[in-house]
Amino acid sequence: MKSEHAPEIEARAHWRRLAFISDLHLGPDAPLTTARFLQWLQADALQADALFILGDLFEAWIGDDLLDADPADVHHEVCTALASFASTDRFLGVMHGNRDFLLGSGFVQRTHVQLLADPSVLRFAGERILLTHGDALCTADIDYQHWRARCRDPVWQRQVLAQPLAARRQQAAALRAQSRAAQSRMETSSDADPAEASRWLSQAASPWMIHGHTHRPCDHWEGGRLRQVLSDWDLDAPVHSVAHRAQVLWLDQGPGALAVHRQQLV
Ligand SMILES: [Mn+2]
Repeated sequence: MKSEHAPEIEARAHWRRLAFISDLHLGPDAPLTTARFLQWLQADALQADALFILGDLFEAWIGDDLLDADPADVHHEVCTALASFASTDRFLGVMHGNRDFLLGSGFVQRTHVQLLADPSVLRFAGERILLTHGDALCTADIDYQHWRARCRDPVWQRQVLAQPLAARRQQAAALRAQSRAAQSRMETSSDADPAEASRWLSQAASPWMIHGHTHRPCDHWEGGRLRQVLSDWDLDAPVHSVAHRAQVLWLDQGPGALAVHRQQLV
């Protein structure tokens, strides 16, 4: 696809610890997950010199003006916490997911995060690491890719954002209901295509990819290259279910080698 022109993020010289998360799907329907994220962001996340949130931080984002609408809205609380993290002089990068693709300049002004292009190449410790949300890799789901092309179109987005907030709220709720019914539109049920991932890595001259979206956390070694799929977070799922999880991927630059580990927060 378009990874040959992926913008590069150059790690700052002092960076030693990086954290990667995705697919938290925060919002009013996920109070426990949201509370855990806020707690993590104010404590353990401060061990990171840079935090990368690779899409679907929010379950839905109907426009930055939602932050002007209701101060009691949980999205406010999350944005205040992000701003607080960013104010510590740490790098905070946020990539759009398929749920929160409307995060825009109002969100950036409020939080001081850096919006990351999808895909981007992170240059850290001599490595080139390709970062993407992951939905564009799910090429087998043709319907979803059509929807993706449509909703990422700036003209379509302007038309949507021109509608009143209440109308957008209704539309988002309808889309989510439809998604639950069809498991297609907003959420793809198909997996990332390894051949597509391999093409992206070749184009980006990178041996290493980190992505989310599929909710299938795993390290894939494919043709001598590593593709790390992040976990989703869902602490609102029943405690003993498989879905009940929250994970952080850490990269540590030690004296010699680069260490990678997955931390289970529950
Ligand atoms: Mn997603």
